[in-house]
Amino acid sequence: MTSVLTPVLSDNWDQINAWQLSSYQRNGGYDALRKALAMQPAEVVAAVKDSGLRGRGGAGFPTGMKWSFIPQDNPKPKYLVVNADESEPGTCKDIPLMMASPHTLVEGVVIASYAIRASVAFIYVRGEVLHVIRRLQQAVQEAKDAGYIGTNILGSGYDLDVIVHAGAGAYICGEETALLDSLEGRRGQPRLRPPFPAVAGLYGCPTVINNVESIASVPVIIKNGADWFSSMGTEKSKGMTLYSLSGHVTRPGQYEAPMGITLRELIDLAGGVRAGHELKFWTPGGSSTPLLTAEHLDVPLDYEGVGSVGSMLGTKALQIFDDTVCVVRSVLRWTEFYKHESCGKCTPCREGTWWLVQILERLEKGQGSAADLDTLLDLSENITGRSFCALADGATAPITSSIQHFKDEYLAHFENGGCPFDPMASTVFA
Ligand code: L3W
Repeated sequence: MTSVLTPVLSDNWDQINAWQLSSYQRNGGYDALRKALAMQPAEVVAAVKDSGLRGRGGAGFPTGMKWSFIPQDNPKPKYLVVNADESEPGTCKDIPLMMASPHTLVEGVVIASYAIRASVAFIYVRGEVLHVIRRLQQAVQEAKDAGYIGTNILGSGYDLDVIVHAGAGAYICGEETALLDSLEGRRGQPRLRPPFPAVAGLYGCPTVINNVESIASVPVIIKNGADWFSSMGTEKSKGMTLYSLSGHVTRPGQYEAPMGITLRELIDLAGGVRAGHELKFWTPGGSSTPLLTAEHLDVPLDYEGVGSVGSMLGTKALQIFDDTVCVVRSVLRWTEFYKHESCGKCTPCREGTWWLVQILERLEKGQGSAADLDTLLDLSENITGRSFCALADGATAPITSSIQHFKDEYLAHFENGGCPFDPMASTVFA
């Protein structure tokens, strides 16, 4: 089989001590920074814009355009903040990237900060992942010692400090404005937008917030050029990206491939769905994106392709569920997560997710009724678009899509007086 993999970000992951500066430099590490510092900041922004890079944290917003929103006539300090709070269920691309090659991110941070003229950058990491925090701190220190961070970087006259900040472990802090509140030392809760962070972000100053993978993609764009990057992918979704496959595939893990690859191709690369079973449903971008079925195996995994079948590419966290899995139980499990992680700021999310769990629990135990399905859909409709941030929209996505695709399975629960699936059958270790 011709490999459709395009290892760029993951190219050096298997090398000995890939996380150390010496290893990174042996493979051309920090050459892109040298090149960027010889360019004007606006030229760096233009290169990222021309590359077509879109935010890899879920929403797919054009990265270069976001940078260009930073008002350079504003005398306030400018900040770069990296959202390394990866916690969307199923999402496992940023942590492997930071563990295997933290300097790819650090180099991207320095280039991006230079482009937007920030003199302080923060990497906001989940508090639970101590190993990642330590690795990043070590990489930042190595970069400081080598003169890639600090004053007069590589003799360019540009000064930058980089701070690795540990969050306290709340899903809501992956929402960009809640992350800013948390970084400022307050309880992480979303802010009203607009103003967007580009205008009034950290400490009320112009701030760019980007996902880890977005920033880590910048050095190769500067090094190889915007045309090189945009030659990969599809018309509107450019470049290569990290897809995470988890669940019922033979070889789960991270697969780097061009935007627009299909799940069928990725599952082939991952050794297929586990032996003796068939694909039942999957999520394109973690649990916040409407789930899809075997019917969607050939949908291009880019923003437009996944959008055209009523879902979202999100974080490209492909969770694969085979025919042993109860969709109602899976949806209940995710909804419990959203209920637990709701920050409580707005009523639709705080109260709505609680009610969703009550109804789903009843249904899963076979104690529900057909009317419960209508209530679930009605409740979901009243939550979606009416909450403060995207978390509650994410909570309703698996519910509405599972009822759309698997209504009979919901009905079977109360017709049978219980769950028709054996909970032990769905284990991935079977
Ligand atoms: C300036 C404007 N900036 C938009 C910026 C905005 C943000 C970016 C995208 O949600 C999704 C969510 C999750 N002037 C602007 C502007 N911007 N208009 O562009 O904004 P937006 O609102 O489209 O998305 P978002 O609020 O960033 C992200 C989904 O991703 N998701 C991922 C979740 C993962 C985590 C995690 O692991 N911690 O949270 C998965 O699907 O549900 O829908 O920067 O400021 N006019």
